[in-house]
Amino acid sequence: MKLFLGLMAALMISTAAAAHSVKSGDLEIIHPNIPQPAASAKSAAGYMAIANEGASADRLIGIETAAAQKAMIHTTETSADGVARMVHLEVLEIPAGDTVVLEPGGMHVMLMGLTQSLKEGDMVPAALIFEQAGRVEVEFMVDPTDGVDHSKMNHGSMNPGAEAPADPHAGHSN
Ligand SMILES: [Cu+2]
Repeated sequence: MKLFLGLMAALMISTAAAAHSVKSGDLEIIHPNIPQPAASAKSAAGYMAIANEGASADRLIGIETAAAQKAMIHTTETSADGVARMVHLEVLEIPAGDTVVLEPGGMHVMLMGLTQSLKEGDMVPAALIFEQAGRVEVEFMVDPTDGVDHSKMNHGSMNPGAEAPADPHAGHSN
């Protein structure tokens, strides 16, 4: 019996890296995840896919988590000179019958002012606030690091013309 439980535990650990998802009404939040940030990082990026199987659009209007002082939606825009800039999105439209993907090099949840260290395997509770669906409780899984220190990302360049260091996301865009 002990052996069996040990096996079960091992099995659960080995499947922990697999995608997880949360369903709420017509919405499915697929594999909310945060690549493990550097130990010194003050911020981190979160990713997920949001599928809307309903007949009407919804809009993500907020994110709450105790893991950061502030969480917001960013998108990445690359200018003609190849410099990536973070743009804050007030709302994220989830069209009916569509899936919106937040991924490296594109849209992401920006966790600013981390209040705790995030280690691979951690589950980080958060609430996504939708205009129609309301509050959806999710857990961001801390995935293996993608080698990006998001806190060094060029958020300062939201001011056009600011001197910009190379975008560490550049190598990760799809
Ligand atoms: Cu950002």
